Amino acid sequence: ESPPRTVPAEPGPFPLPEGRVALLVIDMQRDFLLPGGFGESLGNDVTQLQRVVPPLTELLAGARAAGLLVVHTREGHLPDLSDCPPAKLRRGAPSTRIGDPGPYGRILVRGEFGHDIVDELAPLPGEPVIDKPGKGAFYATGLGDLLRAAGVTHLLVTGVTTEVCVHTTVREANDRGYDCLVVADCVGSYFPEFHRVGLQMVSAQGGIFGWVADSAAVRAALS
Ligand code: TIU
Repeated sequence: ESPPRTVPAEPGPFPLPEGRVALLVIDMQRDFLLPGGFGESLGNDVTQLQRVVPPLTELLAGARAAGLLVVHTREGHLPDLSDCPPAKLRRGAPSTRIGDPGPYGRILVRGEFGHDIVDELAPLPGEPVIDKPGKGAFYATGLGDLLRAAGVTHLLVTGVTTEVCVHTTVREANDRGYDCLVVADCVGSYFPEFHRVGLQMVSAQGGIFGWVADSAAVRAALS
């Protein structure tokens, strides 16, 4: 058996063992990305997140062509908000709280237009979509069981936002024994500084909880 392909990455090569790699696409939802949505209503510059869409669209195509498992996540809550901790519900200014009416439906509520994934990155039939109440994709979801059943050990992590849901998920995954490569140009933050430092935090200290590489390097290794 030939050794696995590797991606040149920080702090060192990231292996892509055959049949054990999944692409994780985190929270590429209209509420976070579209002008007039929840993210912008919080005072954020959504163009910082929209930059992620073109390279992630290409990476997604490459991952599908290479036969990788692709898993999408969405942050959000049940219509009765029973899965939203009171502390999270109280967060934010009135009128921009979870469950309130927004321009794309009730904010971060499952089934609403704004809660769903942007058209460019729409999941294909059969690709799992993990609905999560928290920032991390493992907390209170079936993601761990899904990855275990699929034999996945290595994750290519993409989506938004770098320092919030991407970081939380990578930290959760690392503690569960997964090797994670964060794809630098396929994650984004409303805050350029948080994005930059957030990526450094992952791969510093010899890769304290992961690896970092650009999508061009990942696509080259997958093709
Ligand atoms: N998906 C995700 O990161 N949720 C957030 O609320 N992120 C913010 O940066 N606000």
